[in-house]
Amino acid sequence: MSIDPLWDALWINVHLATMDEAAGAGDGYGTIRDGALAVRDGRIAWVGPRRDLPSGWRVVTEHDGRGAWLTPGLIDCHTHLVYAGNRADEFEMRLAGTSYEEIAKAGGGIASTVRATRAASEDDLVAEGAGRLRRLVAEGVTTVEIKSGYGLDTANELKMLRAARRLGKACGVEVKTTFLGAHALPPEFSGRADDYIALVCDEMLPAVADAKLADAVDVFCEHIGFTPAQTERVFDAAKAHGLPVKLHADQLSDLAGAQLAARYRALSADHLEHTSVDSVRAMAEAGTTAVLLPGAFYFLREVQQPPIAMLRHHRVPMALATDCNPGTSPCTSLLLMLNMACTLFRLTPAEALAGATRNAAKALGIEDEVGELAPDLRADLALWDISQPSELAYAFGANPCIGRVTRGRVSAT
Ligand code: DI6
Ligand code: FE
Repeated sequence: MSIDPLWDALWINVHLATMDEAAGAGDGYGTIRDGALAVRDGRIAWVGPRRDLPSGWRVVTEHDGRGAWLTPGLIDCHTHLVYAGNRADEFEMRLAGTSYEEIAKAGGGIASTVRATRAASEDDLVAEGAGRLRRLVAEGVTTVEIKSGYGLDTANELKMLRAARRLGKACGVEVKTTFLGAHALPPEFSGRADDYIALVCDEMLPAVADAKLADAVDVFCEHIGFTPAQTERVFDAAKAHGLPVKLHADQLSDLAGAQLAARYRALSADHLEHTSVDSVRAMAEAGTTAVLLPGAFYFLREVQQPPIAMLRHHRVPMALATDCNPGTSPCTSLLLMLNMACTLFRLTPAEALAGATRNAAKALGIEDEVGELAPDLRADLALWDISQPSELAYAFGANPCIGRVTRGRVSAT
């Protein structure tokens, strides 16, 4: 007579960076050396020191980790990775002295990617995005947020969001989509920003919500983007459709964007180089996560630092992401962002890893699902050939990922 096994899979001979603040060594990683992790029905069923495994366990598949480290699967919580073409020519212009804002005002920048993206088919977008997404996945990423925002009309925004959803299935990664219709003013609305915002609120957002193609709504609140008042209109429309909001806030100037985001109980406020202490306090009170984007900071040769010490002091969770986009962060390495967050922003390696796991989950509102090694969370894991977790932030250009697990199943990296 066969007996039903208790677990579907069990990892032993692994060290765990659980990223669970309540578990482990109190070292910022929730470290459990010589740990074990069991999975049942795609969820973590048991996690702890191997010596504490309950007696009488039975398992279908036992994995010998051979001394590797297991972490939560990494989460890239802010990307624009669906787009067509690239902007290497603008990179050369910027190196020759033209600024990002000047390029944007001259019809380049986001507008040039809009032209290429509108001309591309949905299949083209999937094909181009797949290369980028596979590079993220190869580094142990199991959840990725992807924004629209290069279509800027209803049909093309829907096309981008459908491509993003298809990419998740094609690449074996959980994709969360964000509608960023208010990313830039399309040329046909030149000088009529308020009319465009009306289109975003009255036509685009309802169409996206009806098609259930977005998990959240974002706005680029900036002097080269949309004003705080326009941002509020989009946020009101998002709330009316029951969608949570996020904000590109205070990247190039302080428009008190992070404070506005907090007022709307945004999941996250992102960039934050110019954010004031008042906004940080508001974020802390609202439970809004700070998403730091060191790739864009680096690539724009920004010198204004996000207010890390204040965020830390006020206990605002800090997440990290690639901001993968063709203009300001053509980057497909979340591990490189861990390193840059430490070297450029002085995060600790433990804060950096929390930024790409636990706090990235908060930035997407999915902290009850993923982001830690803890019972009942989804068994999305990454396995690393390292001897201590700080190596993930320390080595740049390296990829020590040797395994990836999604919903309890070993999947391709
Ligand atoms: N902030 C950014 O860093 C990207 N979008 C945004 O709102 C830049 C997007 C681009 O230049 O294509
Ligand atoms: Fe962005």
